[in-house]
This record gives sequence, structure tokens and C-alpha cells, in this order.
Amino acid sequence: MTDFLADLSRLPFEGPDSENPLAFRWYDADRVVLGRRMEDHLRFAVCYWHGFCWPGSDVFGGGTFDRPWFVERDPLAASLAKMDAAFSLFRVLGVPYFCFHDRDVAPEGATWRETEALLDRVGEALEARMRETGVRLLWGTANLFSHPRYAQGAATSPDPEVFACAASQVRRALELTHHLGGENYVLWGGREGYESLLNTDLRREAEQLARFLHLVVEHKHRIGFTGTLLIEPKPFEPTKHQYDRDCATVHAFLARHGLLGEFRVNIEVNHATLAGLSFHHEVAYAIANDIFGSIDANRGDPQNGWDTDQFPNSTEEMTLALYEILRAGGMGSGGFNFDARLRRTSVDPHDLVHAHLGGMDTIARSLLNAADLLERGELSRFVESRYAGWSGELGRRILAGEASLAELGELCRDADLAPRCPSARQEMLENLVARRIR
Ligand code: XUL
Ligand code: CO
Repeated sequence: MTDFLADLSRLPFEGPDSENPLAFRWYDADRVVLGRRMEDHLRFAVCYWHGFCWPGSDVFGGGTFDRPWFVERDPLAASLAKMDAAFSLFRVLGVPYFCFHDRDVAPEGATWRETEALLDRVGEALEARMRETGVRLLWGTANLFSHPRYAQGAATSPDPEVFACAASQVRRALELTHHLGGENYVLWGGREGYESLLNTDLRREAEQLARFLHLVVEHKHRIGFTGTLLIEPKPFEPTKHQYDRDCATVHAFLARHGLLGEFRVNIEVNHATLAGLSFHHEVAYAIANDIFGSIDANRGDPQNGWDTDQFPNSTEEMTLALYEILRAGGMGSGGFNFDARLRRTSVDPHDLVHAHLGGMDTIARSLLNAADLLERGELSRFVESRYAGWSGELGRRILAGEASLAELGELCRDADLAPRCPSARQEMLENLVARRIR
């Protein structure tokens, strides 16, 4: 077995003043923050997909990455070589978790039986490597978007046989995730959406999707998988309109179809921004509605509207999200996975290390900022005092349903109410946050 990153040992933590490009400046796995180790707060996971499966192609040109597993002719041997390379990166970064799509880790065979046998074979190899290294599985998922059969949707396909294929793939991917002790299972609706309303029955497709999700829930309980089911919202790309548009849309869908309590969300930073929302908004919304699950960390580019999937580098964006997460008690079974890819011009394997290192340091630094904000308590005290009226007699009676519209009308008239809210102090609060962001 060749070591993909044989020339690198585990990256050291050297602190903020280090000039070593191959050392962490902020991520110090054992440092205790608010009573918990950094590693246990952040639960970093490397994704197979962008790092090891994407060859560096774009619509104008082919792959640019020279990786041994792309040229290996035997598909199983290629998968195993890819796995070795992935575990080399996990070793160098010292990450506790990884995550994958079924087709990231194992190839398709000529028949379903063959494909399943290949997945089982790679699953055994993964299990052995996990046992040997202690690296755990944050989530597994099924790729229901690459194969041509899914071009018109998977669960929302006009053809029930395509639905059956998707169900079969999810069944196996969920079982493998369970077998490997995965802590979550992700469903990203890659092609669950439409290109044109002229050929689409929206009501029917929503019912198909709901049925699919119910089947996943039933199977989860049947096999005893205790991890969290996650839906990953995205507004468009590859389809023009995707049904899991954003957290609020997913939440409404779950409520309408009796699925609340069974699914949470895997929030991807740049999916939020593509939806015209902020990442902060999506995290806060999910927490406020009890569907927060996990984070898919990356960033877009403000200069274009593409899903550029770059590694995170904004401490401001991450600090605000982490502030919400810490305030809500932490990541739970979720973590920070990197759904991010190199630029196709970053052709050296070391670039994978620099990219993840930078993302991990950005998030670790943001954790410290967020913990500082939380410990000082200025923001939460301000928000609490802003709503203080609701703890008084009138507020309490309104919320308890003890005051009718007519009664409130009379109160206004009789007391000649003329309330004036004190300043919301947005600029002062923005300054306060800016002071904490390092
Ligand atoms: C694609 C995307 C996926 C999901 C998992 O935009 O985000 O990689 O994270 O299927
Ligand atoms: Co993602």
C-alpha cells in the first residue's frame, strides 16, 4: 500500500504566530472551550466526493488532477487506492470523521447484484481501516444524481422504476452507514426538482418525495439505525428549481407530510447564499424550529452566482453561525464536513492539505470568537431585555390565549396606549460583534 501523502506527518498545532504553512494556528484538538474539547465541538469530517472523486474537470475542459486511482484500470482496485489516499489525508489532518456517497467509495458493476457486491467489498475494507485508525463516519449518503437514469429526478421521477432504483440505493447506503457506525445519514435532493413547469406535476412529485422519505424512516427504524436523518437544502443546481430549497421550505414540507421529528437539516453555507439567504439565517432558522442537524462547510464567491464550493475562510460568517450553535447546546450528532473542492489549478496533493487546514483553522478560530461572545453574554442580555415586556402581565396573558382581539382593542382605547419601543441598537451590536471577531 502506497501512502498518498507519505512525505507528510500529522500536522502540528503551533499557535497563531506560527509561519509554518503546514501547521494549525487555531485548531488545537485538545484545547478545552466551554468545557468541551475543540475536536468534540467541531467534529470535522473530510468528504470523499470533491477531494477524491472529482478529477478537476469543468464544462470547458477535462480533469487536471494527476491521481493514481483515476488511471487504475480495475475499478475495484481504483476504489481501494482512493480509500488509501483518503485515509492518508485523514491521518495528516488528524480529523475524527469522514463521509461519503455510495458511488464515491465503490464503483457501479454491470448489474445491481454486482454493484451491491462491490459496495459490500469496499464496505469491509472501510470497516477495517476505520478500526485500525479510529476515524469514524459522520454520515453516509447515496448518489442519486450522477447516473443517467436520474436525469429527470430520483424519487420525483416520472417513472416508478427510477424511484425503485433510488430506493434500492438508499437502502444499501443506509445499511452500510449503520454497519459502519455512522452518526447521520444525508439525503441531498440532487435532481429532485424541475427544469420546466410545462412538463411537471408539482403535487404528484411532492407526494412521491414524501413517500420516499417515509420509506427511509421506516427502514431506518426496521434496521435499528439510531443516527440522525438529514436533508440538505439547496435552491437550484443541477435543476432549475430544487424542492428542498432552504430550511424553511424543508421544514414546511416535513410538517405537511407528517415527517417532523424524523429529519433534521445539513446546512451548506453556499447553498444558503445561493438561495439569497445568509448562512447565519439558515442556522438560526433551523435552531429556532428544532431541525438543526449538521454543517456542510464551504463558501461561494461574491463575484459570481455559482456553487464554487470553496473552502471556508470567513471567520465572521462562521463566528455568527457558531454563536447560534453554541447557544443551542452544540452540534449534537452533527459536525462540520467539508463539501469544498480545490480550484482545478491546485494540482499538487499538498493543496488538499492546505485547503482543509485553512478551513479547519477558520472554523476553530470562529469557535473561540463565538465562545467569547457567548461567555460575555452581552448579545443575549440585550435580546432578553428587548423582549422583557412579554414576561409582564399583558405579554403573558396574550401568549396564554387569555386575551381576545376585542379585549385588546378595549385595552388600547381605555388606556389610550402609545407605546414606543426603545432603540434596537443594531449598529452598536454590530460593533460589539466586530470587536470579538479575531
Ligand atoms: C452538492 C452537495 C452534495 C451533498 C451530499 O451540491 O452539496 O455533495 O452534500 O450529497
Ligand atoms: Co453539500
